[in-house]
Amino acid sequence: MPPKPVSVFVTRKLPEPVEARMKELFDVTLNPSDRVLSRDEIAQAMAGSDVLVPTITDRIDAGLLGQAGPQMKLVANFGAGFDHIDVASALQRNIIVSNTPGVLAEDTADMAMALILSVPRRLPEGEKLLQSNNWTGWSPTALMGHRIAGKRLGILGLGRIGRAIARRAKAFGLDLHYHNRRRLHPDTEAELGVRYWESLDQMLARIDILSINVPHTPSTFHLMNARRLKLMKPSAYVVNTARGEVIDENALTRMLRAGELAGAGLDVFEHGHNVNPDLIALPNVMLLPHMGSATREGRLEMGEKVIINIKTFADGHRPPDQVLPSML
Ligand code: 8YV
Repeated sequence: MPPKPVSVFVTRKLPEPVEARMKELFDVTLNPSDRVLSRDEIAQAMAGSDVLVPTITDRIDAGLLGQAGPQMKLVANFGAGFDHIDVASALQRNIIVSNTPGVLAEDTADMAMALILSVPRRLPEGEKLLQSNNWTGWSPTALMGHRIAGKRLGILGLGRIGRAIARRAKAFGLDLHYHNRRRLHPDTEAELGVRYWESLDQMLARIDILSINVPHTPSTFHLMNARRLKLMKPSAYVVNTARGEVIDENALTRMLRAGELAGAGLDVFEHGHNVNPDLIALPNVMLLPHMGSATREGRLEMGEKVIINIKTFADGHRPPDQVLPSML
């Protein structure tokens, strides 16, 4: 008798080719409606399946992991960030967690670059003017933004995405600075043309645009709190394509409204899709619905990674993208 295929529960609708391949390989339960499942529904899935494939919209906490059946051995996240999963609790229960790193770096860097260009050049305001039918024609003093070339970009977190942003930003003539937990090798710094700041506070006071590219962890929660935001020049811009929790969103909103910061380009928010209405109402922001990695190519590659992680695990090996304790 052939071995029983591994049972896989997928919480959200994935691109069609990914789901088709999963059907060929696994005993898979899909979510064609794409509805965000309730905690009870996920608990039920974890009680009966070998593998759970969650996304950022599912909170896989210690309580849920405690309800997993003894057969549940792998949480194969569809996404690179894993701050919505209590990885330490999973490991205690011998449940492996894997993610999909690497394949979304270029797309997210493109989105960060789009925000870096769009907010100082006031693209959202220009578009709104046209859409409101209030544009009366060109004027030499209308919608003057700020030049990008020559400005100082501070990259907070120079990992895969941060480096991809640095490569793009260099071509736009930005002067590149970074702060990271660990300093990069001098050769990498020279290749990227970046200057390291050991002190985040000192870097913040000197830059014109901040790009946030650190994961959300207990030590990066509100890393950009009111005190640090106040260190920035009133003419500076904040761009966040990482996780909303890294910024104190209320403090940022207050400062943008008060003119203590020039503008912000945000793809992620502190409370998911519950975006602060005061932030939405501001003219000097560009707010996107977490679409940094939303390309067809990227989603297919993420799906491929999830499949490889599950298949490798099912074949008795360690998934290539296992989240290790050293990464927490
Ligand atoms: C993904 C992301 O789209 O992968 C991540 O960490 O932030 C996103 O760009 C999302 O997480 C999918 O679960």
